[in-house]
Amino acid sequence: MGVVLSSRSQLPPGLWGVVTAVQANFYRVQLGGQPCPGESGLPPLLCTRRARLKKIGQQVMVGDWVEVVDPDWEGQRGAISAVHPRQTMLDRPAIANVDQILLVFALAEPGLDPWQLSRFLVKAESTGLDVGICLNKQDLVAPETVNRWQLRLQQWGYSPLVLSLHPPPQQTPLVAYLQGKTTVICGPSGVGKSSLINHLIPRAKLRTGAVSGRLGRGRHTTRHVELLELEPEGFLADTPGFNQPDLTLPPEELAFCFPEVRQYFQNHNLCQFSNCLHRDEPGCALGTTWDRYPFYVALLTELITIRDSPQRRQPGEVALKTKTKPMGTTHQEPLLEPKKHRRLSRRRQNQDLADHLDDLSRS
Ligand SMILES: Nc1nc2c(ncn2[C@@H]2O[C@H](COP(=O)(O)OP(=O)(O)O)[C@@H](O)[C@H]2O)c(=O)[nH]1
Ligand SMILES: [Mg+2]
Ligand SMILES: [Zn+2]
Repeated sequence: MGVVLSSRSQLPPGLWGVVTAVQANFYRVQLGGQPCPGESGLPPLLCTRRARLKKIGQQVMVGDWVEVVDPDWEGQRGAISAVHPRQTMLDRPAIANVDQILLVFALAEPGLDPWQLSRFLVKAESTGLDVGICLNKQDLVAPETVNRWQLRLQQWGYSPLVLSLHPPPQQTPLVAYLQGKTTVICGPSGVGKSSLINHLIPRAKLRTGAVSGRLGRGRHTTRHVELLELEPEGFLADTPGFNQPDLTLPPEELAFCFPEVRQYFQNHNLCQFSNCLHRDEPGCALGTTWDRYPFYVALLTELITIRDSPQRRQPGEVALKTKTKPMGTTHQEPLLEPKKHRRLSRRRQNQDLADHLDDLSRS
């Protein structure tokens, strides 16, 4: 049932679950991880937040592990009384306890651009989470093209999973990669992210292909972030396709977002100066002959410009951030950006709630 609690945390006794969607003041909670009536196959509960949590300012976000009290099994309702400390926290999409980021790119249509891929990779690496790459639409290119990309990405420190969804595969190597984890799926539009999620989770029924309808959004096109449950264990989150993620990390951290650089420094002496930015400075141990050096320099220049410009960030750009930095860098914890509270009309709220109840009855 998608619940990954038991395998990775010692939760206090009680009824615990994962928040899979948040809307207005309601939280959809998938229970599990602890013995509870009905065991597996429990329906998600639509929960409110206990007043005490509101009073202490405890936010509840998608991905949070929460304690549920007063379950009403018939009405599929409950109340959240506690939130387990978050292990990680991504910002935009706002999701707690994400384990890894899977970047999906297409080998063709749209063509694979190493520069765009590197930008996404750096963005994903800057969260400190594990990063994986899936290359889709294998059916559209020659085997030599696939080989060339595989070798190149291996040089960069990645082991891409190559895939085609046309025709749908019997088995995808991704299943093992995703099991038991909470994974955020990112990548440019049109590469097959929604198709992939639909393949893995048929009942997700995400809209694919050309976006249609008012505002170009389908009902499930991730206006609200949502965790979709993988069988038997794990969660996926789709992110809206964005083609150019913004970068906001400090310039001196950029090099650590390149796995080939991290690997290099594991086996070689450090640069002469500890604040070396690896742009051909005297005594730089890294040098300029590595494949992605031109991308590194271009991104570095961009980050320095951002750092030195008074207006730091364009509003409305997608940003991925996390609070934990496993690489031991000195990065301070970025906080969730203050939410701009959009007032939802009563009608809109009711519609959203109806959608939720609909989702509950579907699942
Ligand atoms: N040829 C081919 N087309 C694919 C494959 N996967 C997805 N597509 C098509 O690519 C288009 C975009 O897919 P979609 O899942 O909406 O991409 P998203 O924008 O990343 O969510 C759709 O028309 C899909 O049918 C594939 O493996 N091979
Ligand atoms: Mg999509
Ligand atoms: Zn250097």
